[in-house]
Amino acid sequence: MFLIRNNRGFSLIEMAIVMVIIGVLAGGGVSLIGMLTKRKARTETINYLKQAQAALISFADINGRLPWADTSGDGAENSGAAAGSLPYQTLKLSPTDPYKRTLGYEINANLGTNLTASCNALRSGLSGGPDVVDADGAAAPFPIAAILISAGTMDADSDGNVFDDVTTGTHQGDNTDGNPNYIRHPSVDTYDDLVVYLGENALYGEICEYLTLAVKNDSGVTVNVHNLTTSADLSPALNNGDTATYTIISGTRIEIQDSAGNNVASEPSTPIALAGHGFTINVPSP
Ligand SMILES: [Ca+2]
Ligand SMILES: [Ca+2]
Ligand SMILES: [Ca+2]
Repeated sequence: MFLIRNNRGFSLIEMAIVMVIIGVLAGGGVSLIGMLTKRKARTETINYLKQAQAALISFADINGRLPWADTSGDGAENSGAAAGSLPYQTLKLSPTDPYKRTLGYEINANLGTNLTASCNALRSGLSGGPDVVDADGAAAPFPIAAILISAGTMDADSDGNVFDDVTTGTHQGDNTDGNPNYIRHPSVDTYDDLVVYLGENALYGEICEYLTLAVKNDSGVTVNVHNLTTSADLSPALNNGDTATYTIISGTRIEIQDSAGNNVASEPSTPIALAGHGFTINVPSP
């Protein structure tokens, strides 16, 4: 068609119209491609966040605690640091999200020690932060076990930090430092962060299972039921002839010891890691 038209020659007006049409088509194509690219990056980021969340749960399953944040930039957790960057090295994850940045990360400080401390904290209800407001829910912040934040494309609110805050409307929060709370919010002109968090009940359901341990002592001496996971004797100690029950977390390693901390023969013998719902240890006369 163009060739035929070309043979007869274009008038200036025809040329102008064709140029405008080409311009509109090209412009629309570019913005469509731009939109699809943006959407793809956001979808990939959500996937990366969920991957990181799954790695956190697996780590907690194995270690009875969440990893501390990385504050030195090497991807390895820094013991005692509740807030910082995702310890991707500790979690064996790729270092950055699709925007080539490491995720922001904060945990509740009571969840970084061991299984007993973690489950006790989860059981009694978390406090001390991090807290989050979720734009899909109520305006009141609530405590969470851990939060993972991708900064998204940019510093959308132009405050010099790639993480953004929302300071108007029903749901407010600040992802630069989580003070007074973090926020999960749809993308708007001044906010483009992507957030996934780990709720306390979700984590509790994954790692905390309690069992009842019954111990009968006929050894002739006083024995202690020693928790090797926390290096503490359970209460009460058992005099000869006593029976007691203890509520402990499944997976806890237990040893029957005398008052000097020496192993005492028992059936089954200890140390032993306990699992299931109920368990009995007999300490027979030697
Ligand atoms: Ca580190
Ligand atoms: Ca941002
Ligand atoms: Ca910002």
